[in-house]
Amino acid sequence: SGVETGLASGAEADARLMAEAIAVGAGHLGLTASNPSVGCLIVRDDGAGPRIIAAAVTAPGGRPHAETQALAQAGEAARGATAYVTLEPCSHHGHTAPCAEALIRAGIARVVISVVDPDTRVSGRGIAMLREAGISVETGVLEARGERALEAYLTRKRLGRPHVTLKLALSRDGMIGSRALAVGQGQVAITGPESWDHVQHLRVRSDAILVGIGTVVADDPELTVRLPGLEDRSPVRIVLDGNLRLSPDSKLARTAARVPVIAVAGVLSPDDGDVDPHGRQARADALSALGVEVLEWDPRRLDLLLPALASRGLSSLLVEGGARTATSFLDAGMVDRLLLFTGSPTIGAQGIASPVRSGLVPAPFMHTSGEAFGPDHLDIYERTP
Ligand code: AOF
Ligand code: ZN
Repeated sequence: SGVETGLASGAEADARLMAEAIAVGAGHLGLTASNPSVGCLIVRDDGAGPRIIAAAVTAPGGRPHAETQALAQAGEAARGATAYVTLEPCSHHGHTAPCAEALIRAGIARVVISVVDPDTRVSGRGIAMLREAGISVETGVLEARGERALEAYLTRKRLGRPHVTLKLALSRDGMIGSRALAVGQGQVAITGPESWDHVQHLRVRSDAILVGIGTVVADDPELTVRLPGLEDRSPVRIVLDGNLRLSPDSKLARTAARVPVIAVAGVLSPDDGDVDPHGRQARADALSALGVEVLEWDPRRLDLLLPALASRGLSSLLVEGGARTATSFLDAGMVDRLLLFTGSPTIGAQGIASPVRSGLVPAPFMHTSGEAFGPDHLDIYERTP
């Protein structure tokens, strides 16, 4: 523990406190728009070991930043204390002064940082400002875990597109649905309530959720968060819908005023299967009246669409099917993480085969973990660089 008054020190204490800052920072994932959800602790050690005197996370919408809130909580006690931040404090002027400046003014003695901010307005300048003011700065603490917590933001900044998680629910025989069911009849239940619960939590942490129009026509999904107490955490819902087939009677359209819906409807030719290209404008008007945003981007050009979504501030995208959409993301090399839930039912000959199956996922994906959810098994694969 710390020797100097007010300072928490020691690599072990630093790692433990950074783990806590990362946990705090995760609290607003999916809520901070284009801002990362950063965690900040203010810690004092007055001889009896480190004591957390303030803890904050980036506010919903992205401002105020974590540091300003933590400093406000700590007040005068911040003088001589250590700040643990998951991301380098900013050095640019937003609605308020830079966080680096606020830390200096509050008399913080030491700043421990996990990840250096790739934002070109910051990237090292925050650290330099702190050091110039005589503050002791340490970076890269628990960096792998910090990077993971900020992966969506970091992917958007580094690659100019959202971080993409593709989730598929597979039957025991590797099918993701059945052709045997009539349109609108819903789908066979492949996975159970434990998996459903986990996917709901994934939605909470995502900025956007995306499906193909085939899935919408077949299942009429709502794609909202329905966990008690978290109903207001639904991500933006995006449908790849080249011919604008989304029905104004669909659950998506009917709930669009409450949770945003974007229909990606590039103008496709009749050769692409548009049954009524001339009625398109009327369909667009009907959807717009319900609050659906009709976005004119060719849904087949993910290489253009994803950067467009990123520039709207969407950092994390959860792709939830179906087969065609999954295949197009995989083929475009736009999947960062693959979640394969395998349930116990079998579907058989009428099944729609999944483009990937557990144990048969090709490079560049690597199996990183597996976990049971009731009767189902989740296998996680990550793209290797
Ligand atoms: C921090 N602490 O809690 C967050 C930071 O739109 P603005 O002005 O809020 O700027 C967004 C940038 O601020 C973002 O790209 C990142 O560099 C930084 N986010 N910085 O010091 C925080 N959320
Ligand atoms: Zn800041």
